[in-house]
Amino acid sequence: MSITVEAYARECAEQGLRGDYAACQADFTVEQSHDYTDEDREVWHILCDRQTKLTSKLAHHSYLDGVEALGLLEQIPDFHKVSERLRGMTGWEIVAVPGLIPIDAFFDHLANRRFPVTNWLRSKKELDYIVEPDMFHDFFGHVPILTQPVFADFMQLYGLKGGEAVKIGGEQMVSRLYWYTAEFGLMRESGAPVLKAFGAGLMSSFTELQFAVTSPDAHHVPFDLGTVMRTSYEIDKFQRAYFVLPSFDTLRDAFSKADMPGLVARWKDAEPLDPAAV
Ligand code: HBI
Ligand code: FE
Repeated sequence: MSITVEAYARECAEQGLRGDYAACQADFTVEQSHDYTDEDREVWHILCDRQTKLTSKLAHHSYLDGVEALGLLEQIPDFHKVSERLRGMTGWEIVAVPGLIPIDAFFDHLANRRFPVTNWLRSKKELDYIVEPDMFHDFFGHVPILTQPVFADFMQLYGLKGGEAVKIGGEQMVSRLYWYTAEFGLMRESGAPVLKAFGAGLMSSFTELQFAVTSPDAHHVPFDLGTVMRTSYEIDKFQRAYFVLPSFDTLRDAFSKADMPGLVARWKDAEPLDPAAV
């Protein structure tokens, strides 16, 4: 790890991040706090209730199968219990973190099939939008799809090869890949005419999930690894491009075959592509 917990905790405090970083282990994990309040439980219930009405119609079946298999949503999840089930399915587990952690620590967890999940929950007045990923985004958005074996393989490979690419200046390019797949990815299986979402940013957003899947104004682009890694994005508005996969195998196979050092050397300093124009 490049940065120490103390230094990172100071940085986060300066940026006003919400989590208790001082409690971190050296790998930036913490114990999942069990002192959730009645407001937390109410917020969890409101968010899950509202969002499942949409995901039941618009989410890829692999995500829904994962929700079913992990028995996620009755109450605030116990990370250790969910890890036990998840480990038995795809070898993944979830670890509690106080929020965003340094990128090299993040990749190292993914490379070891550990998904970092924030341990605090947004407040009632932040129901519709929150800047930092909270437990609802990380858990409800990212965890169920880790039961899908091919995507689970991709996410570990992403940790391994993406982590290497970060070391040679590929941070922006690998972040774009994560953004346009794990966060805002769509699927249109060959043969099936319907479009479904699987990215966590869509799974956990009431408004953007509907826009991305059903709006005629949503700009759908066939997935291409090089294009994705060259296309810029903005974090605080609807995406101006949504990349569409024909299968999870396409994503895993394209990434496992990719010459990351070659791609990073060729494109890392190039002008990014405009998502509206790809
Ligand atoms: N930390 N906890 C957490 N969750 C993330 O999704 C995350 C992170 N640190 C870095 C990071 N994501 C981004 O760099 C990704 O684009 C890789
Ligand atoms: Fe996320």
